[in-house]
Amino acid sequence: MNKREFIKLTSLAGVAALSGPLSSLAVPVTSAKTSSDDPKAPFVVPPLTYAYDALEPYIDKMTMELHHDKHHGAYVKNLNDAINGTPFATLSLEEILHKVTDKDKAIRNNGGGHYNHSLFWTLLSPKKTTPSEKLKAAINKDFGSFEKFREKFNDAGKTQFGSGWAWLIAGPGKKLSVINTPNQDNPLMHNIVKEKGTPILALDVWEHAYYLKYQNKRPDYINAFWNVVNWDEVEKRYNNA
Ligand code: MN3
Repeated sequence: MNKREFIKLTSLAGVAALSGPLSSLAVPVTSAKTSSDDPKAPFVVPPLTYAYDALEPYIDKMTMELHHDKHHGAYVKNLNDAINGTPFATLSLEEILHKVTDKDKAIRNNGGGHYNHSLFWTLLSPKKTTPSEKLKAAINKDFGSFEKFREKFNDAGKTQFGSGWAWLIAGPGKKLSVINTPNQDNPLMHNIVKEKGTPILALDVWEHAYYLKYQNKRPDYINAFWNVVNWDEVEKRYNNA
């Protein structure tokens, strides 16, 4: 049995070990606004739906292994620890983001970390996808052209000082905009983030997301990202926003 088969087997065993309402927690996040996408504690790292090396050469295998298993794993553990014994313990992940304030530092950082990464994995795909005509029309309407949108998103990633995320969000009336947030802040954090909205597309620009392959060349990582965007998932999130 190789390592991947072992991981697959043990994660399946983990799913089987859960029963009743908990079983949905182990289901990977695949689309917005369904109950299994908005889990409750204890939180778990959703398994990737593709192999660690599936995004090569754009995102390398070791980065994916460390990023998914170790970094995301730590956010989940720290989130579970941080909410334990607090009123947040009975809330869903989205409710936690809606309610968290800058006073709840650990919950803000690790709740954001868990949500952002669970989302990020679904927004990547080894399969070549393209934005639909409908999505392109919405992008053209709000940004002028697809190229202008891409430029704006790239700039949001490049100019985020230090660690953070670039986002495409849908606000009221599905109006699209591009923002960036520091650290693990998320556009659903109503008490923290200025421009709120439903995340449609997200890019992790923390150094841990690219440093092994791209070192200090964040713009190269951002350019490579466009080769592995899962436009089917972006579309689904836009439709549900
Ligand atoms: Mn990350």
